[in-house]
Amino acid sequence: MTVSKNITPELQKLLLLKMLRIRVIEEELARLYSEQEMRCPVHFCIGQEATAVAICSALSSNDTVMSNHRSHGHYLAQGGDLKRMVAELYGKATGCASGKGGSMHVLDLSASFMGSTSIVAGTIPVGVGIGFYNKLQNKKSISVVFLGDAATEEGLFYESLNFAALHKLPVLFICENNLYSVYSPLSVRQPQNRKIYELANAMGAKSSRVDGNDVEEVYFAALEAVDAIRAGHGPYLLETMTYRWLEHCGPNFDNNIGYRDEKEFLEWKKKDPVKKMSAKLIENNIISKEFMEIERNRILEETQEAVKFAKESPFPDKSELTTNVYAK
Ligand SMILES: Cc1ncc(C[n+]2csc(CCOP(=O)(O)OP(=O)(O)O)c2C)c(N)n1
Ligand SMILES: [Mg+2]
Repeated sequence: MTVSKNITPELQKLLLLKMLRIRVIEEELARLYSEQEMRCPVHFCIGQEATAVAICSALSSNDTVMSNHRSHGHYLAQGGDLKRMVAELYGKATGCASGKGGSMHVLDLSASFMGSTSIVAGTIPVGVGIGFYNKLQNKKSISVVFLGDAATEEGLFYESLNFAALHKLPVLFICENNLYSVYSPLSVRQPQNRKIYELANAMGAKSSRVDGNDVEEVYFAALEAVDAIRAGHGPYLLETMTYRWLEHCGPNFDNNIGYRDEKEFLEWKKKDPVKKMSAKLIENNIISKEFMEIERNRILEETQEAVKFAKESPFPDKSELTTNVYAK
């Protein structure tokens, strides 16, 4: 079925605001990172906000999301609690993983955000497991799993996709292809001309590829995918082409170290998903330039409140050291 590509100005504005919120929150966290009070590694998604926002906006409230090490955008787009996320980054007891997980282990079950892990491809089988549960229970819910391009080089990806295709599970795989795994471009990791999304076809799943920096394009593609999955066609893999702006891990820019060149970075910066959408909405008189500034300041205040909450929260008590952990 082809979904309608009509979109209301209200929804366009909402998509923009959700992207702007992730951008401003992450920019502020990146600024504060050098204070060294956040003691966990942090993988920022600045430049990649459109995919998270578009996908989560196309879901129903009972659909679930699993994420990876680059988790903040997915968590926030799915409605995860900001204060608890920031407190987690600061290692505090009020954090969403009680201060024991850090940036790569955020979760908010009340928002159907089931978790994230640092192990590349590690959450893929978990998401498939949720899909299997949904199918066995005759639930209509879809299990969404966000993964990076490097996760498609892991055995877990193939085993999980195979199992999901075999059982026609309601799982939506989102591969955010930002062209790199840490410092390694796709050209040294996968055969030339391979299209990642086509791998899924070979495994018996539907798939497609879109411009991951165009929030509306990703949104419409997500609606199609969700429609196909709910109609019982089994899993779907959507590949979204995008680019991370900052270093792989941390708050700095690292184009100077030689694994990618400034020219490529600047080309992608021109495709800034937030700028692209705001320019379109300003041109169509849906928002004003002032609107962006007002919203930016509002989100900054919200972030600063969350940081204050995190800083004022206590660290977990020593007696908590061995609770909720695997190894004792
Ligand atoms: C199983 C495993 N292998 C290697 C690593 C080290 N590692 C952490 S992130 C990363 C790159 C992941 O790249 P991708 O999946 O494309 O996501 P991106 O960082 O580009 O968003 C690697 C190799 C890991 N955490 N887990
Ligand atoms: Mg990548």
